[in-house]
Amino acid sequence: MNHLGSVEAGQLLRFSVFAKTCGGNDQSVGGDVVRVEAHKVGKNVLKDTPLITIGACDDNENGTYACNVNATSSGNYELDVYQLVPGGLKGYYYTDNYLSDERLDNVRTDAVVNFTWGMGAVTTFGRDFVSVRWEGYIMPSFSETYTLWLDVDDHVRLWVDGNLLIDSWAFSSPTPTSDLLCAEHDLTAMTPHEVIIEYREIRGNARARLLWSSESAPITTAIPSSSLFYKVRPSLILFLLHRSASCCLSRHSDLDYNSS
Ligand SMILES: [Ca+2]
Repeated sequence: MNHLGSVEAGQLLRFSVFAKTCGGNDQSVGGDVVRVEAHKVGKNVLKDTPLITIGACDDNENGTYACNVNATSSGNYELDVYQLVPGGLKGYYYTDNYLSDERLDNVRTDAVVNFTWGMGAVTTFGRDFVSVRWEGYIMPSFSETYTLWLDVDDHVRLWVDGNLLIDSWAFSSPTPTSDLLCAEHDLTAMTPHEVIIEYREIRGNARARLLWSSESAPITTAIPSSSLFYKVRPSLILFLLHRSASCCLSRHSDLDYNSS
């Protein structure tokens, strides 16, 4: 985490990220998906202001990445750098149906969300009264309107880019079993769109499947792992972070910086 210090609302922060090989040499090719997040810190954080602002990073295709973060409100911020890697979503499995931190059973990467557990176990041993949160990003090959489908038994809710698109979570929802739910959302090619799915199984059969279709691919299929990304801290690749405006990045953890 890099301390940015005080930032004014609406201020555009620009950074360059330089990828290094694990040997410490400059990486000369692009292809990594880089994400920066500005986290607001301090005591005067209002409840209704977002605590995390997601930046956008463009691949310069030469081992450097141009990143922008637009501060949504004034305050002190810290900056984090992540890589998004393809191969699935992070799944957090809970042994109650409220996604309670203290009941976390297992964390793993699920290549696809395409589970038909039936009467079998969802968590390590749990069949009933269990819940799962999947977190990650969808990155499609084409820019178009997609229909996102959830085929679930029992309850589910889906956020994409911070928008609650599907909400079948209340116990009072009418007959929640066997629901095939859908919502349309515009996705941009080669751009990561944050996705969060919360799922819970009450009793009996269990199923959770995340599918999509679009005009160019009209057959409804499970979103493949090649289009699903999850967030990791840079490990094999060392990132150098360079703030364009003159200021004040302090050295921290395994990240190195230059400041101008
Ligand atoms: Ca069920």
